[in-house]
Amino acid sequence: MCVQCRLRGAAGCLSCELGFYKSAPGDQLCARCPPHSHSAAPAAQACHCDLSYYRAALDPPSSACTRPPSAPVNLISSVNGTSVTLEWAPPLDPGGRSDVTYNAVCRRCPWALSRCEACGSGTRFVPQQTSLVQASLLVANLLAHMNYSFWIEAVNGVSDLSPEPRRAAVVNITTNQAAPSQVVVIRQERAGQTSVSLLWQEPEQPNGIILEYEIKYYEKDKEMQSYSTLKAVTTRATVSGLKPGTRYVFQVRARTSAGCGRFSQAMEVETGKPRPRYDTRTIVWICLTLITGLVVLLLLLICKKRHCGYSKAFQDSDEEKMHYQNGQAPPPVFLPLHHPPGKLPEPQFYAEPHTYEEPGRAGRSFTREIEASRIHIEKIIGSGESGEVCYGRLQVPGQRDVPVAIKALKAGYTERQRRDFLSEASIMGQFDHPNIIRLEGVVTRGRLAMIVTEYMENGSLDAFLRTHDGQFTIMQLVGMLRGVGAGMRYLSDLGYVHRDLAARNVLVDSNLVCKVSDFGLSRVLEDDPDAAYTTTGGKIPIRWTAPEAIAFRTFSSASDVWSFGVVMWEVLAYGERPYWNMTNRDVISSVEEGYRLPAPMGCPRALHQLMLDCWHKDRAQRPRFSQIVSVLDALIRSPESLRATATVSRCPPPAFARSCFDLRGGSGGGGGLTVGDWLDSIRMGRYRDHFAAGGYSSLGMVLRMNAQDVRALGITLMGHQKKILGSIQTMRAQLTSTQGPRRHL
Ligand code: 30K
Repeated sequence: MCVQCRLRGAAGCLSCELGFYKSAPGDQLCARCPPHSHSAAPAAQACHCDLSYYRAALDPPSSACTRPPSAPVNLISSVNGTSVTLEWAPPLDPGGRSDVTYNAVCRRCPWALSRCEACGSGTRFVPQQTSLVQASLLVANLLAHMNYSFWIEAVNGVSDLSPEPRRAAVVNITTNQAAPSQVVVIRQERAGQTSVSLLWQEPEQPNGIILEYEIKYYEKDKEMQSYSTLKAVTTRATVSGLKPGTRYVFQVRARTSAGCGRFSQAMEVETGKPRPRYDTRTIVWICLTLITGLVVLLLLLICKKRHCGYSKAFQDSDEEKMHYQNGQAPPPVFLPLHHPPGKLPEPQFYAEPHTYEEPGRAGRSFTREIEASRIHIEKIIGSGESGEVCYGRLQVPGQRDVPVAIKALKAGYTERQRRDFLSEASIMGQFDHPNIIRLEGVVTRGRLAMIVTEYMENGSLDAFLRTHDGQFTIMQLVGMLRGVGAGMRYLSDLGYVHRDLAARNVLVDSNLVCKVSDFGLSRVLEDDPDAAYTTTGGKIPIRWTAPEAIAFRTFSSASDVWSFGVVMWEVLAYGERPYWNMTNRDVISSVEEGYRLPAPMGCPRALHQLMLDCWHKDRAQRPRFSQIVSVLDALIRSPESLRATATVSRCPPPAFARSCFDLRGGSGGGGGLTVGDWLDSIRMGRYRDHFAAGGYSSLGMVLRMNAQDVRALGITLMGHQKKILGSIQTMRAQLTSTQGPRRHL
């Protein structure tokens, strides 16, 4: 019988040709090699797979050779707290097979995406991590506020035969907040007849600020009938009102703004049995002993006061002792510290935290430690890269609670982050000025890291102005700027260079007093969303920073003055973004070419001139903060100096055009600008229909409007009326080049 015969006949066997094969003896004909295979020589029993194609162990010789699939496509992730759902679409090339499955690879990247590690066994994959048939997966039990990289590999029956790396789709995510982890260590501190004192440890992963702990307790085996709960803000509590001689079960859990963690393991404690009552003789004996003891103690005290001296130090409260520990004198006697060789330093009369030899010492020197139990956190008022800012109350013995803001470092910090975070407190602790945010103290015990400062009822200046658009008089705005200027004068006198002065870093209290905030080593680098990386590697808030500081990192009080000019502009523009939507690159080049922000609508000429002075290219020509404060004081003293509104005459970079009208250009007094364009430019576009209904179809007509006309349109909000009138006045001033009429002084 011919095995590799194409035909059997008189000529005997004719072997299968190239590209054909016959796997078993028989009468059947040679078969063509399946796709992606070939026969290397005539009379082949099997066809070999082409390069990069394979046949799985169970594939019959008649099957086509196949290859590993391409990567899955359209991988999308949706993060929910500490879980992520991953969904993807099948690979475009399944490799010629229908047995494609997926494997998930989870990598955790605490520092950078280039330095990742395996996720560890705690991570949960639903339904499973490997051999997934469906194109979706839930990954749970991830760490909060952590970067992860997920690789979804597509594999098929021949993937293991290929030496090529698996093709995968990759997605990087950062998890959000999560409830705290379980309280694991709980101890009984004391058990009386009717009370039990407990002590526990903060959960391993608090994942945020622990607002409180909840203690659940019940009589053993009676949980179903009733249980009680008790709240505590620290890691210890005494449960009272218990029955004597009874076995109780206790469990503790932590709560953050993200929710409650899991209850701890149950801990059983038996309360003390009632003691036998004392007979009368024993009671009399105890009373006599107590009285004798008291008399002796009194005599001793009297003796001490009369003959043995009296030290006031013993009367100082714990707080004071902590404040000036190690016999240190209070600020402000500071010596100038180091300076780079060859450069004349600005005198520096505050101590930088990193100039201390012993790390961490600076953090303690100018700050006082606050017991965590004295702080009651009530709500979160802001959050940034490095953590959350909460509103809370600080208990002060013998006084009313003080409202405070508590800045807490986010969970999972490194030692360096903690040091940098606390450096803000040690800098702030050296300042004492009504226009600088005041430090109340720090909480650094154990793993906690919180900075407690004064609470500022109106939050940050930029957001405050945006929500009160057009609602203040120029005098009120100048008053706010005067405060910022005075705070900066104080800082520059101490030799402190802020580097990130911006309206978002100025806080406003209930009396409209503005205070400068955001000090320390980490803030410019980490927390400011407006800071961008420069080619020199530093992170700089471009729009607020002087050109020389961007180019050469030469930050100085003069570069702070430049930033102050930008804050002035933000204030007069009610929180508008400096340079609007221009890119950082365009801002740098425009400023370099000499362009400067134009006066905001209704901005007094004198104020715009002061801004321009702050933006002098040559830093030596810029005014000093002391001069700025003097100018602002002079303007406040003579309101008529604020009546002349600046003309918006410079419109150099096209990106500025939005707020620059060349009103002289057009016949109708509007240079071709429509009423709608004008309203949009002052963010009052919502009143387009009001103006149209009132018959104001050209800017020429608008220019003749007075306050009554504006009110007659049905614009009821005072702030908006003022904004519109202010803008009309500015346009008039531009047209006539005369001094504009008074704008809500
Ligand atoms: O009362 C407050 N006291 C503070 C002390 C507040 C904030 C800080 N530091 C932040 C300053 C801004 N900077 C931006 C990069 C981040 C750190 C120090 C503070 C706030 C506040 C909290 C977070 C961000 C900005 C301000 C505060 N926000 C409020 C909002 C508020 N107080 C009162 C009312 C309010 O209503 C909207």
